[in-house]
Amino acid sequence: MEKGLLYPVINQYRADEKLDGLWNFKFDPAGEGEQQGWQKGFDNGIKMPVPASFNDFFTDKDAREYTGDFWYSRHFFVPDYFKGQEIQIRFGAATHRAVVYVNGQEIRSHEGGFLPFTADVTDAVKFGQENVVAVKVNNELHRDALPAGDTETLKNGKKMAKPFFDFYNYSGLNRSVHLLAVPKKGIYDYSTSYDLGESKATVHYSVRADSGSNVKASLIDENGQVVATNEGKSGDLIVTQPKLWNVRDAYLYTIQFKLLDQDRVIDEYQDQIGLRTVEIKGHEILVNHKSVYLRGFGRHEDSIYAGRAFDLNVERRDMNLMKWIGANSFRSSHYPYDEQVYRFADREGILVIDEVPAVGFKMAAASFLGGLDQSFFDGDWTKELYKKHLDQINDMIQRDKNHPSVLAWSLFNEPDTSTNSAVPYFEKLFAATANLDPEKRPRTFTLNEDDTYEKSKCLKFPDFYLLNRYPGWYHKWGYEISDGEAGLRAELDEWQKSDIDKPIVFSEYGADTEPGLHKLPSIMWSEEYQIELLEMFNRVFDSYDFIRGEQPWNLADFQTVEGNMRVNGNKKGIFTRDRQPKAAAFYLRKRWTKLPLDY
Ligand code: GCB
Repeated sequence: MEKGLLYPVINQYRADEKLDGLWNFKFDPAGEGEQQGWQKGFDNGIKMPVPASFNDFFTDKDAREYTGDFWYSRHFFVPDYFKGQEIQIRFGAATHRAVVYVNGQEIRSHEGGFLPFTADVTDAVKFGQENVVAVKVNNELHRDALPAGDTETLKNGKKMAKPFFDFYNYSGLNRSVHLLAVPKKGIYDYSTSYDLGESKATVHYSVRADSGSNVKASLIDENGQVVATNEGKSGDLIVTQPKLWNVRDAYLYTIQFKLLDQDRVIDEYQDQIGLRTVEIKGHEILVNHKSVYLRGFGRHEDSIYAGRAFDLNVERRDMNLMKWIGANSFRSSHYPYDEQVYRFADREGILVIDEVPAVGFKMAAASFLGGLDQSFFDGDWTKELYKKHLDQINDMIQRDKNHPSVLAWSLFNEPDTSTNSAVPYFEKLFAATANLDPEKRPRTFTLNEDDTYEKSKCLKFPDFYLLNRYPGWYHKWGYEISDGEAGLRAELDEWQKSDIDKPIVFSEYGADTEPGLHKLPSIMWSEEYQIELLEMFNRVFDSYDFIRGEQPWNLADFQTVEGNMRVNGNKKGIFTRDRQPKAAAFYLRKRWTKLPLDY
């Protein structure tokens, strides 16, 4: 297991210093970095901000589209007083794979561009001196990796990423880098789960540490009052008259663990948690035993200049937009987001469907982007892919399991589920992930348009369904939208007639819309048409009681691959890429703010 997934904290036992800022950067198209000694560090690269995707800073296309290895390097100081501690460098994300060197020594490698990893550099650093870190990153896409795609070599010898998905392959050190000093053999993981009684809540906790004989656990309320304590590496914290974490009405407790060696405290970790339960019962989604109707968005971590870099400012704005419009949820489409996103969601009471970067697992989608026709799960790459997929689900759940905002785990976006070869993959994956979450939150995945009630062979796996449906846009568009509505109703009638009794959430639907384009009567791409399409879907949603949520695609316009279906990106945003409302935002706000927040 990945041991460095706990979010960094500062206290008496733990130090955290950010290594963000300008790094040195070099492309390595010839793969000569090691030969040139770049692993020992370099000062003569391009000055590159971290966190950021490198792509949009460049003014020449070869640099923006660069695919292959590229290097980052910088100096960092390790003070003498860190001696005796374990020294770690924690990367929030390196897209998509990385090898870390400190003072020329290879420390570790990592694959997976949207989850953190920690390099234990204790034995490689010089205390009281400058040190140098170098990271070789690679952003190629492959069928046996997440997210899936191909990397092709053009006739001019340049490599090009060919994603099996539409979001731009933004790459680099997209999230913060931290230098940490933590106790050797200290706390490396903790979990919680909850039982809610009439006027009492029980927090079941367990702490994992490489040493220590005991743990002192306490729960502290928002006024700083200790409301429960216990001793033991696992046990219960019992709160009387608890304040629950509710949708759009969050209450956060601080949980604190002190690791003891005999009577001496050797480590401490603190975090914020929320007391709440989630479950699926029949076709209802329940939070604290109360039914919730989800409304919100599929999103992307995407903004101008820095691409997929986590940006606290953009996130603040996005959260405010979601609150303004009356949203209570979002899906972290199509990868786990920066940890700070979940912290915001915890604070704001927004529910998250947390998605692993298993996107592009469908050749029909690839064919829409480039022309491939084969069942994805027939491919000989699935064996290797499965290992990485499971690995990343493991890390995602381990990283995010203690966030009250996390409602469910999405294990794929639009995989090919209509062929027999998909079934064993799903069977194995769902079995292998059944017990990873101590809260046993529901697991799901989005079903693409082709994977209908009739055609999908994997409907028995998810605890509830996420449907991505595009009538009115990718088919039955424009004046034919009434046929699109009829088709949608016909499919939902099939679900209704079936013996399946599980909630359905519409996790994608929408129309590309050019802001400022008005037309009466409407025409596709106009702001009027986007509203008409939403109205059509909403009529349908309101006719079926097993539809328990609506998350139009997308919160905001975002950058995609170039192509004849996209005009400088995907324009299905309800907000523009610079986070201003299209007319549809006012329409949705009217609909959503009429509903009680947790309805
Ligand atoms: C989808 C994908 C999403 C795309 C969207 C679209 O089904 O899940 O990643 O951006 O369609 O707009 O084509």
